[in-house]
Amino acid sequence: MIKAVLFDLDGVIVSTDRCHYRAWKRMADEEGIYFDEKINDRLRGVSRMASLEIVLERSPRAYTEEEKAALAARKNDYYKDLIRELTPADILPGAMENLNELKKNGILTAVGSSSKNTPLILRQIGLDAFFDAVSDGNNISHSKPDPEVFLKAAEMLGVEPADCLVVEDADAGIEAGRRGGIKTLSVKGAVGADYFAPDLSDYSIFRRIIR
Ligand code: B16
Ligand code: MG
Repeated sequence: MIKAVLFDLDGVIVSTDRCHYRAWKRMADEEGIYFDEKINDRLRGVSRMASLEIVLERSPRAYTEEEKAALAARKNDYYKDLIRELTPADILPGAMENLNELKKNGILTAVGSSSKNTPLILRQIGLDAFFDAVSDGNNISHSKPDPEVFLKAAEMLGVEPADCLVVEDADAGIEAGRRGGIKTLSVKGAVGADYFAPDLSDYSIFRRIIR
């Protein structure tokens, strides 16, 4: 029986991937590194430093660990400038209705995000006090596809993983849920899930899964 739903943030509640793209692109252009939308797609659900390694695959030169930390920090500064412009209007269509409906039905909700910027994003979109638990890039040592972020969320809620449902837009996130022994709902075509929906525009998908 599903007692809690663990939501990925980027791509499920709010679309920050455009901001990630613009920030990585600016940093990559400055460094003379080729970067495009297709490479950006590979960064979905992946931690900041693991994302940087993917970006650097196209770099003409090698970087020291110190330089890498500086590149990641520079990208994050650009990214934060962009997400400070987010507002509640940027919540993806249907997400708010679904969150409210779950709450009304006594289902707990949590965030399970790889992003260290989760608190800022939630504040910007007005959801900082909404969720029963927030597990993010600040409280984990292993990023998706490791299940840690979702297992911590379930623990914070006091609910067994087997009684949770993960909602994800990234293959790495679906794998994380599965490895944690949690049922998974894929939106936007992430592969390997137990259930699939094109987006969160309709509560009937949760009604069917939760019952
Ligand atoms: P940050 P999610 C992920 O968020 C993003 O999808 C991914 O592109 C990003 O690299 C990662 O957060 C880390 O973000 O640099 O803000 O710590 O999809 O897990 O909510
Ligand atoms: Mg995501």
